[in-house]
Amino acid sequence: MERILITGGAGFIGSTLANFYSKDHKVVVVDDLSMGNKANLDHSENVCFIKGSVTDKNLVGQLFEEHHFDYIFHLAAVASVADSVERPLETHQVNFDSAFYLLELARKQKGLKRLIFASSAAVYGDEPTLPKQEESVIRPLTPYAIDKFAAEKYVVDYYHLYGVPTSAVRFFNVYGPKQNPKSPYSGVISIMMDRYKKLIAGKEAVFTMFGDGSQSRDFVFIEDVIQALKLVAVSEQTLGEVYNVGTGTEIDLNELTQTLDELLNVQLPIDFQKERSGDIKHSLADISKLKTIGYEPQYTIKSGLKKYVDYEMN
Ligand code: NAD
Ligand code: UD2
Repeated sequence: MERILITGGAGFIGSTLANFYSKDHKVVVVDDLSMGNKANLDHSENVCFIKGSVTDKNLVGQLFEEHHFDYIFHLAAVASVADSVERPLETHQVNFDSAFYLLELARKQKGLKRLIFASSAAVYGDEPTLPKQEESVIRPLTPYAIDKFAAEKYVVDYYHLYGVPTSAVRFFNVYGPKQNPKSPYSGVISIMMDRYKKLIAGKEAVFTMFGDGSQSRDFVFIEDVIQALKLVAVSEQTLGEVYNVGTGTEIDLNELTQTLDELLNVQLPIDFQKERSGDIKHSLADISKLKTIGYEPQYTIKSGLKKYVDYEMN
């Protein structure tokens, strides 16, 4: 059985990926549980969970002594931009240094098939031209975005310089089951879902809309993200390359709440507040590069939300 390391594997995307692969692979998950939850992982003898930090070089070094990995998905990160602005040095150690160290270990390990790094659409910053192609202007504006961009550059460079099989993906706005809504900077759909659940349970709930709701995003359902990761991991063409992961379509927040209102048969009370500083008005991925390796989104925003709602409400 092939062996897969997933850092951040108790988090939203990581646990979904771990549960997908653990059906027929050995999966090692490293997560410090700062945001993730062990309960996100299926009970399976194929999953080995290690609670620890990717900044712990002894721990990570030991992992490479004990296991021979075929694939590495490096997803562990302080995923909140606001956190990175508050604590730039600390988040740099998680978001950049850990990737650099993993690359060095991967360079020494023979037989690795692929290391995939989770980057972000944040690297494009506020340059307004849309849709974003991988070659569009890069304007990282926060420690989070700078670290993602620097790490992804190293990741692809390790292929070109040393032949380490690597690829990087830039996720747009991912949503779906297991996304943690607890931080004000959690994915907006997970926050909305949390408020709908409260409302339906008969509690008081209000969704705070930052701005007038006309801002739009390319929201991609988690299952399409898994599809993308799976394809990138096995394609020869993706070696040393970076890929946008989105749907190529956008929706604004007003339409989003309307769609959820209709799906759930309730009206979510909305408190309009002034827009968040640094907020980007629109974001949209050009996914033609990803499509060249066979990617085709299986979910529209409506069918993705429907599946998410069914999961949450049952
Ligand atoms: P998440 O917060 O659910 O998952 C990240 C996981 O990393 C969490 O389980 C957390 O506990 C863990 N972690 C944090 N610091 C750690 C450390 N020092 N050592 C070990 N584990 C640590 O977020 P997610 O949405 O699943 O994001 C996964 C990756 O994708 C991240 O790298 C994130 O930056 C990137 N990304 C996500 C989105 C999105 O829309 N969700 C968009 C762009 C990029
Ligand atoms: C995403 C990423 C972020 C960074 C950024 C780069 C997520 C969760 N965040 O931020 O890490 O990569 O892209 O551009 O993927 N909103 C509300 N009310 C709320 C919460 C959010 O109105 O309670 C708004 C928010 O102001 C924004 C939109 O919803 O206009 C989307 O917010 P988000 O935090 O889900 O994602 P985004 O694109 O700002």
